[in-house]
Amino acid sequence: MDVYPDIAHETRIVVLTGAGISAESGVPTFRDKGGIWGKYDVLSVATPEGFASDPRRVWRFYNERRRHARSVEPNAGHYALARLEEILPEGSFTLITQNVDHLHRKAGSRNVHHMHGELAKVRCTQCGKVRETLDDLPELPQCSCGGLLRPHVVWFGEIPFDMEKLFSLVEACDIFLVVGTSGVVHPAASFVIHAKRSGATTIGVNLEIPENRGFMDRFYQGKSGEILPRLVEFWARCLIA
Ligand code: BV8
Ligand code: ZN
Repeated sequence: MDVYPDIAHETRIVVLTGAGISAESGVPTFRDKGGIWGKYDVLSVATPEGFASDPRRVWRFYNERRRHARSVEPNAGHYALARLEEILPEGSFTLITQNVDHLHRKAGSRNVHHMHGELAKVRCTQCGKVRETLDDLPELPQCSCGGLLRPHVVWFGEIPFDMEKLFSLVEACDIFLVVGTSGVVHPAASFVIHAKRSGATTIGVNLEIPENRGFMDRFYQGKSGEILPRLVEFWARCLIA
């Protein structure tokens, strides 16, 4: 039986999620077998250079994932994190996700930072306007200004959104919980190091041992859809006691 650290009402919790939390919803991860990078060349579909050299190929890649995103539902792991936000006082919970799917919001999470952007958003390469749509888009979608639209996601070599704010949240929390990520992609993979160095208790939940396991005070190996509901139930009881 897993033993979890206690929390109190004033405990500030920051959670970072990766593709693993959406795996039980049928969304493929990146680096597991059968994952996305096993089928697509990351440099040609998830870099600015790849988009510049062949935007049609990049849009085919993202349109396929956008179509698939319309058919998936949150799983028990997403709902557990939405419940955790509910039971904690306003302002004590922050969810940072590397994922570009919308399953955290669909499960009811409110304070969500999509540091790598969102599948459901597109941005004009000319005027910079960002629009929210999961509708099918043409192979080379255009903005009303005539500019070419791109997915509003962060590619390799691009800077993730709100980094300064995210680092300050990570460095101010009491508990840093990292779920469903291989800990390979930076700067997200370094959050656990910053949290630990700032005195937080660091907790990992993952199917396999992640690359940055050494910075986790506690590590629960298994499916997030099974572990997170148990962890949140335990913390809910801490708050009632
Ligand atoms: C940056 C786009 C500078 C949207 C993504 C050399 C050249 C160029 C760059 C670099 C370089 N070396 C390092 C870098 C930096 C680079 C990087 O880290 N590369 C790595 C691969 C070496 N990073 C960047 O370029 C970043 N930008 O560095 O800018 C900077 C930064 C800060 C300040 C100043 C300057 C930009 C990175 C963002 C790239 N965009 N996605 C999209 O199309 O999705 S990354 C992509 O990987 C996704 O966002 C994804 O979320 C992310 C991380 O992957 P994971 O989520 O961890 O998924 P993965 O498949 O790897 O692992 C899943 C895990 O889940 C597994 O461990 C598995 O065991 C587990 N699991 C499976 N099922 C379950 C489960 N766990 C629990 N339950 C289950 N059921
Ligand atoms: Zn435009």
